[in-house]
Amino acid sequence: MTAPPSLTQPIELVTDGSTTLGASTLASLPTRERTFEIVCASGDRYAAVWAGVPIVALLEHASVPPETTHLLVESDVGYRVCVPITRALEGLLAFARDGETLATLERFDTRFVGPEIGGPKAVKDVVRLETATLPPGADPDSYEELWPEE
Ligand SMILES: Nc1nc2c(c(=O)[nH]1)N[C@H]1C(S)=C(S)[C@@H](COP(=O)(O)O)O[C@H]1N2
Ligand SMILES: [Mo]
Repeated sequence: MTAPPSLTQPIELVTDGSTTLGASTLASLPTRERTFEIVCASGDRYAAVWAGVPIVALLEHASVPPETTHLLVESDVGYRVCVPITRALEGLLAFARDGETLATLERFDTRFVGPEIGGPKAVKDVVRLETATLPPGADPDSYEELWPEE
């Protein structure tokens, strides 16, 4: 199993408080390998074996309000997605793909991946995770920022 990343910047975990996950915290957490597919709306798709820290293990580091409905996952340029919490809990904060660290393959070292989330939600270069409680009837898409201004 590939080692966790050195992290170019720590990951902010916002629940009912704020926790900073640095490289040493990440390294202390369990890792798993899972096969997930990335499916783009354009029709491009591929499956890969992702290695990383389970989102559930990350959230155990914080106190998550029981009424939480979604997880917001953000990259450093403000790209942000909103994932139902039950689905997000099945995902990984990945740092390797097919046995190679993301840092050696890509221009980022972390990625959110999970089952059946769809390509756009597989956020590259994760810098922030935030639990959210959406009011009944809220549109989860309105919490997303898929094409931020750069
Ligand atoms: N930070 C960030 N993550 C992103 C995107 C992006 O523009 N910025 N594009 C998404 C989209 S639309 C898709 S389909 C996948 C593409 O992943 P791939 O480059 O591994 O094929 O990444 C997703 N993650
Ligand atoms: Mo996409």
